[in-house]
Amino acid sequence: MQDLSILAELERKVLWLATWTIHHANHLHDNADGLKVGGHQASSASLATIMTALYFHTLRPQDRVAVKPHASPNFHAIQYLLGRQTREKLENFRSYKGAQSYPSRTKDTDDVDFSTGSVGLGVAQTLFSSLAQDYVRAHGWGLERPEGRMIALLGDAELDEGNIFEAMLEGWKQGLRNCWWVVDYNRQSLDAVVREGLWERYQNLFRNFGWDVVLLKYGTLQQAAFAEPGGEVLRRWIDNCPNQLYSALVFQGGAAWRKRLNDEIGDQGQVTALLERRSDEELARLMNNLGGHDLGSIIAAFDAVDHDRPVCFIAYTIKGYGLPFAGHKDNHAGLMTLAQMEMFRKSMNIRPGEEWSRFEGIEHSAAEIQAFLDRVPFASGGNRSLQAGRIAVPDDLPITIQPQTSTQLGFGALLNELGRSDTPLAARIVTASPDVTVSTSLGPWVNRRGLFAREALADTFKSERIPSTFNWEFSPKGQHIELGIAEMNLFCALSALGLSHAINGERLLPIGTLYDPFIARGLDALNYACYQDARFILVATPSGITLAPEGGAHQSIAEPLIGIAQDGLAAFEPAFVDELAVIFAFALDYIQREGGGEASERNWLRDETGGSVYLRLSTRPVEQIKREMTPMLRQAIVDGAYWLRPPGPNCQLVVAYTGAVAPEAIQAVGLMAEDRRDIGLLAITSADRLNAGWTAACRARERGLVHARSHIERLFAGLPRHCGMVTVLDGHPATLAWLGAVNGHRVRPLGVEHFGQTGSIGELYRHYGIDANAIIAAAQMIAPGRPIRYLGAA
Ligand SMILES: Cc1ncc(C[n+]2csc(CCOP(=O)(O)OP(=O)(O)O)c2C)c(N)n1
Ligand SMILES: [Mg+2]
Repeated sequence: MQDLSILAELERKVLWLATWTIHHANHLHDNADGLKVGGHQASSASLATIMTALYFHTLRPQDRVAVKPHASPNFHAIQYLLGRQTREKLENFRSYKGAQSYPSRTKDTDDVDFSTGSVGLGVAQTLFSSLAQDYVRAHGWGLERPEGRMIALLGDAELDEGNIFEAMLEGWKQGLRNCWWVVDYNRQSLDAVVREGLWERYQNLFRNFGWDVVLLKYGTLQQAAFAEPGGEVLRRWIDNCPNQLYSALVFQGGAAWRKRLNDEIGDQGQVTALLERRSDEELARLMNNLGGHDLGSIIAAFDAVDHDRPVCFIAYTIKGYGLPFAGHKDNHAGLMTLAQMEMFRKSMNIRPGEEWSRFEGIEHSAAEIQAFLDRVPFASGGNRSLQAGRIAVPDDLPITIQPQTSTQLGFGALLNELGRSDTPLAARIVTASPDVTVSTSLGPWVNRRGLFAREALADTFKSERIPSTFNWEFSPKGQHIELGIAEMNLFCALSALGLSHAINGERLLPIGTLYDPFIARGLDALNYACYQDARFILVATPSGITLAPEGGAHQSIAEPLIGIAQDGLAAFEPAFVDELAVIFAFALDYIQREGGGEASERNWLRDETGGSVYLRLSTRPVEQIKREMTPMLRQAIVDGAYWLRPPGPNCQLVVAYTGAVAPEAIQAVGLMAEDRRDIGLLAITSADRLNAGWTAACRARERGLVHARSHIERLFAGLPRHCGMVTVLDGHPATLAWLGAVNGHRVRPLGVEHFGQTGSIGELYRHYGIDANAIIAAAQMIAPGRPIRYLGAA
């Protein structure tokens, strides 16, 4: 087949370019730091054949791929050959603004579908992307586009990551389709050679979860040899050969193979002749000819899939295939030496100075190769990065606020109202929860909009007329995705749903709920979702020690700091439901923004670029404030803070609070009013945005923009220098401690540093020192004056 010989040449080019790109970064590019630059020549080589088959033959433009992170150079090489990556980016591989070490949706410019890097997560992303695609199509959107396959290329040791199995179980529950995982079964991890017989465990696991498993073990050369007289003996020897020995022999080469095979099976008649018919070089080629390095076998296996069931291909490969350290157990981070590279260059027929030339060293004519590349189906469809319009969000979301209620109930009420409405906004919302749908107040919304499944499933309790508060009916039109408890899966699902506009060209507004402390369980997946710029709203409730009787392991302390530190995630913690309504409307719009990187001069936040949103809520019923929502108040809530009680000109004390401790802060300020002058009470709705605006304005001033002022600087503008500040929240005190640095005020930050108690809210606030009395005691120390008479009275 003509194409196969061109593909074989392209495979060599991919291997060459990937190897050379890494070599260039390490040996030829400037290296000011003296750090090893790195890159993975062996891991890339391991996938060169498979990726050649996939990208130049199998993929269609609608297919989406998560590439094994350390095979990034292959991906960039392939895009370079297709004319979609520049030489400059390759020359700057791993350098500032160059091609990225691991494929990145946001930093690379050559059409990465899914970022990878933290192993395991890209794999799960493909599974949830397939579910997201099913969700979109079941709702009747994007049907004019062909269905894509979601494909992960993964290392065999990558399967150690538990999140992959969590995802597989969820995929089974949800009727996963159109998902392929290709395991680069080189039997090596980073440190060493992996356990024997893993493929069998994998095979059983995948089959258990409803996947087809295709084993790509022997290449065509091996299959032909097995058909020769004595071939069966050779096959048995290969099957029984321990991984370590196989790797060692691959590394040692033809003579070592011959010696070993002769020692072990050389006296068995016909197989001796089979071995002797081959030179050392031919013998090495035969033994290296595993399924994952045989273009014909790979293509045939990919082409043979004529259904949409999920498929796992276990492709036997050699780590470092075609390179001098092939098979060596230490090769993961190994780099070829200058001398080895020189030999490799010659063997590839590449002239010095022509290392980057696309068609150098290829036997076919450039015109033939170019004509082939022009026909590659994957590259034939133009721009694969899709877009979707923005769904309009009103400033005021309808809600009736109860006089005494919690932010969590407020959230439930907001969604319930949205659920009643027949608007594009309501239609595009998709909620997901890891088995805490009801306990995070999503129940009323789900009652209205139903659960999603590709196949309808009735609620038996309903058909049996057993009274139940919740209507648990599944249908293709449902808008809630009920997940199992694994929080990792929630974040992977949000990551996939939150990229629907780019992957499916259809906007979704994903909202995920979970208990605040369990963010930690899926934190790397959350980080990953943000890293690839997926857009979603995370509603974390309940939170802190305010969930009082639930106790220790359910209490969250560090999450407000995660809210500040997590890039791509704007964190809010409202105290009142009218604040929540404003923030929620903002969030629904913010997650759809895709503007340029310029910071607004008003708050110095990059609001136009948008991002995801984290709402930290509470189940504590709090007396609500009856007030009119003015445009100014609305803006201040979104920017992060407003004066609930403005400080007077002789202000001695500021109390700044966030979230559920609002009643304690209000009470403490009331009790101190006679003993400290002009106290200010600052309501902080987003420590994250206040902090980000402040640091951005500082940087702007340092660049010479002398008038740059952040929201918090404007709020503090009139404060006397000497006033003290007490900050308080149900979370780590460092969250607000930085407020003192804005204008050099003394701060006593109150918060929670330890956990493990059950009790009532009053008992726990006292125990951890965030009640009104603790605020007063702190105020007395930091804002000296006459004794505060109500100290001890609260
Ligand atoms: C979550 C995470 N942990 C650790 C690493 C570091 N790491 C990168 S590759 C690798 C081993 C991968 O082995 P395998 O998946 O078999 O890939 P191969 O290089 O053999 O193809 C490790 C531990 C990582 N990237 N992500
Ligand atoms: Mg491996």
